[in-house]
Amino acid sequence: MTSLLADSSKPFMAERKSYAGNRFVHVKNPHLDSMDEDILYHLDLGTKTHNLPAMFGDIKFVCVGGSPNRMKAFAQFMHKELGLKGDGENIKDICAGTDRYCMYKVGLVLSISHGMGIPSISIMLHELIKLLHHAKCCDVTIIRIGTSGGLGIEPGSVVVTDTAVDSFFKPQFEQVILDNVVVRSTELDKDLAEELLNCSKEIPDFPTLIGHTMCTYDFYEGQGRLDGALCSFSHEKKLEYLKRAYNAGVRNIEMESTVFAAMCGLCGLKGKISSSLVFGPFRSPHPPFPLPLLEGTKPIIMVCLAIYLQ
Ligand code: R2B
Repeated sequence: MTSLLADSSKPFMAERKSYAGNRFVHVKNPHLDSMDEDILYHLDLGTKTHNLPAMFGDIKFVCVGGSPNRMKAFAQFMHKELGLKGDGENIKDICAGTDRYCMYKVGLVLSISHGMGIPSISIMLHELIKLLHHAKCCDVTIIRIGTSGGLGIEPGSVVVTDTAVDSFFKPQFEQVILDNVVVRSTELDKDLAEELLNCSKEIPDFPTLIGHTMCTYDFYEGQGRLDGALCSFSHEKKLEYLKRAYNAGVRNIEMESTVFAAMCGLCGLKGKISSSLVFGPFRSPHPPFPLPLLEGTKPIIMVCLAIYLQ
């Protein structure tokens, strides 16, 4: 681990330094300024009930993933790895007052669950971004460490996303606002993706690749599964679609990346300020092939953190 950190720290730090000057997480909502109180309903937090800068002002890394248990396990893992005082096993869920999401703060790291699919992660991200804004956080890197299904890649691989694409392989997210459709970009920070890939090369038996991640609205028909309650296509048709996806650069499929990339990018959690990545271990979409998430992703997260904390 030591040599790995020494070798890979320089470009990462140089990149981070260049973020200076435009570093705060921002919201793009003129109405917020005139509100007496901002209640983050689904996180059970608020600007009047909680001192958000004191609670969260030092956050530098936000890791999000679908399941509450997994994000608790990740927080416990981070607690141990960072050598923090206290009992990591009894780590406290900051959002315990609601059963929508869970949230753990471990040093400079926030670990949050987002549930499944675009609507669920979108609600969480609205409130998380406002939380980071109210807390005056700066230089925040957000990483989704969720699961995904691999496409034509070795089982157990970690895909570091360069671009999130929709079901038509386009790098965009269509947000319906009232009765308008607004198209938002889903570009992610490619430099950090390369940096993470380089780090992963130094970890034995850790297959990692950079690729596009396709985000669908549905787990069954949208991802070509033949075993849902509804299915109107043949096995051949499914394979033809998945081959086209592969040829378009897609290496894994999940259900959150496009809105994650779009929202984080618009609010300063992307590009020159920080990086938004989506990566997860292979879980074959046909049929599911569960692998423990942390085994696949913890070395990368650790490398990011250790480099930052140097
Ligand atoms: C991956 O796994 C979940 C579906 O099982 C979904 O949240 C996703 O993106």
